[in-house]
Amino acid sequence: MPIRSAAAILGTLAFVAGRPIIAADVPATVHVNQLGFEPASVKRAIVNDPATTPLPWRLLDAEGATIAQGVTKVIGDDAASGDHAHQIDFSQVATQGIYRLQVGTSESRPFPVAPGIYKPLQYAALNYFYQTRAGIAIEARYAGGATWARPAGHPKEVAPCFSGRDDRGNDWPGCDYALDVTGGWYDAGDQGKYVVNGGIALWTLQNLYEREAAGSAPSPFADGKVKIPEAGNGRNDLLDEARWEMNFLLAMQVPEGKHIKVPVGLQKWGAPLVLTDVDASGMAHHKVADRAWTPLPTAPAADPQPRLLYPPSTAATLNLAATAAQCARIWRAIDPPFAARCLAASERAFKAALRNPEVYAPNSFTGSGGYGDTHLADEFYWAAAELFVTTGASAYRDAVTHMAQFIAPLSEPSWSSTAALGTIALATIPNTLAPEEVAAQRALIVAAADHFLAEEKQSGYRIPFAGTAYVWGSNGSLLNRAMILALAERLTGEARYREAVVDVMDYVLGRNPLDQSYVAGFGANPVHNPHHRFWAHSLDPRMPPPPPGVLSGGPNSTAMVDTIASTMKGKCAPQRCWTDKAYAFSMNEVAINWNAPLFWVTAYLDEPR
Ligand code: 9MR
Repeated sequence: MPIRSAAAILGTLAFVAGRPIIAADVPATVHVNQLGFEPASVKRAIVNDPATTPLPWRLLDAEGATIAQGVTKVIGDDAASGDHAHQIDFSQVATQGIYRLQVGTSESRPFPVAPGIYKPLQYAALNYFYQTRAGIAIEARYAGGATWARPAGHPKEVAPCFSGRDDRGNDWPGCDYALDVTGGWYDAGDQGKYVVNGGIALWTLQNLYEREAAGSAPSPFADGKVKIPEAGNGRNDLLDEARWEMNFLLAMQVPEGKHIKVPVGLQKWGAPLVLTDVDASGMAHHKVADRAWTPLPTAPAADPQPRLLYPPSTAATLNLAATAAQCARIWRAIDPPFAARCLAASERAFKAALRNPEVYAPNSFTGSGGYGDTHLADEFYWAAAELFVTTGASAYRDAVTHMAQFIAPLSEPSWSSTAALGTIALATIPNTLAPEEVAAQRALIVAAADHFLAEEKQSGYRIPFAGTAYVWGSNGSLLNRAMILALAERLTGEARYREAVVDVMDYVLGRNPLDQSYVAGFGANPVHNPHHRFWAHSLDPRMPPPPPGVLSGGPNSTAMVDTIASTMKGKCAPQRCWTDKAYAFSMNEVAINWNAPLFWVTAYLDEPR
């Protein structure tokens, strides 16, 4: 099934029985997943209507015949959307076809009920990682056409350390080496490469591989199934993609014997940084990035800025330790020398983090994002857990079992909150914890999922998040909740967890107050103009639009810092704090850590049942 087939089907059905169903620019008030539904799946729609009593609804097929009908369930006023919500449940309709929902004079967009609706999306979501590769030419045959082909960006990236004066007037001495950090994935709309955010994105891809490898179904990403240059090399293509980033993270490690001046401990806000000389051997540089921000658009190969290594941080070091530990066990039987290299790097990084536990990334450089984090117990936990699962060594076991995260309730993971990643490793990858300890880790995942289900009951749009604080990348946060829910379904076999995963995908693909599919190329009203330096068609017609499968960060009601968001501040309900404009970087950027859970969750939904 070609990637755009669902949209194509809908396009040909735009005129059914001689009259338009709905024009793409008319916002529907009956909101559904525009990609559609699997026949056996739960099927819900949300209607925004002031009525306080149930409203009659009808489900029509492509010929306009009524296939099902009923009355809505009134949910009521919903602070997150600003809407008065009603729910339609038509889960009983399992016959393949194209449908639309009618409530009074309002209609949904047409949508299919068909098997395999997530299959194209899982490949497209994974293809984002190929398209965001640095250091390699992006070729038409892998990128979905000549539109997205481009010469290699930063093809020989040998970067020295930042030296001189930063934005806040601190003087940095630099270091006496340069590292070849060619490769990896660009982070987002910018072309920075960050070990912290690279870590969680890489973990997510490696985790999906490990989960699928443990099952009996053939991998949908087996060698040759994915459009990447490595297809045909005899190795799983998902692993090939992950290795592209793993190699980059390994390259970011500080060589043995190097001393660097870094800020140690929490420092006084606004005061000049106090830099201390430390033995930085084995730490990871926080990022490699431009000296100054480049404008939109800037194709990767046209970046005029010097590329620099920014100081090592404890957080980056632990991201390297955790993902390299995962790498070591994944590759053990496939490529033993690479696995050994990963393990050595991981152990060296963990030791370096113990030696330098409080080196926080300062936010005093222009030209790249901060990814600053001063709470690193969760990163220590994650790295120790991955190392324990890989090695079984008692030192890591003791570290893990004595940390608060071993028994603390889980939240969904994010780049700055990684405890759940450690819990998932302990709960789902075979290891030498006692069976009751593994059971306790599993219970933490299920308890978090139960918590999300409880939140869903309070949410107008029936998503497993009841709050009104929509953070930067809220779509990524929701998809990470969906990952926890999916794991709970796998651990318990209970369908309600999977239903909530579908609810998240429904929201991301159109069941939201803006009637917006946040994924480029998928659904009747997809995102067109994300904040991206290459996919910047709306700013320059010579640049391409986003390729299919790229996720917008989504509504942001908490940090409306770009010029567009700042004009909307205080005027939008949280789920409406979003617009499809290229300069709206706090709402409409794309990023590896958001596309990764989109990929993970989509692949889960496509797994045979
Ligand atoms: O995802 C990050 C978000 O949690 C932060 O609040 C925000 C501001 O610091 O930065 C986001 O990450 C951006 C990064 O700093 C630079 N590349 C683009 C990322 C996505 O917007």
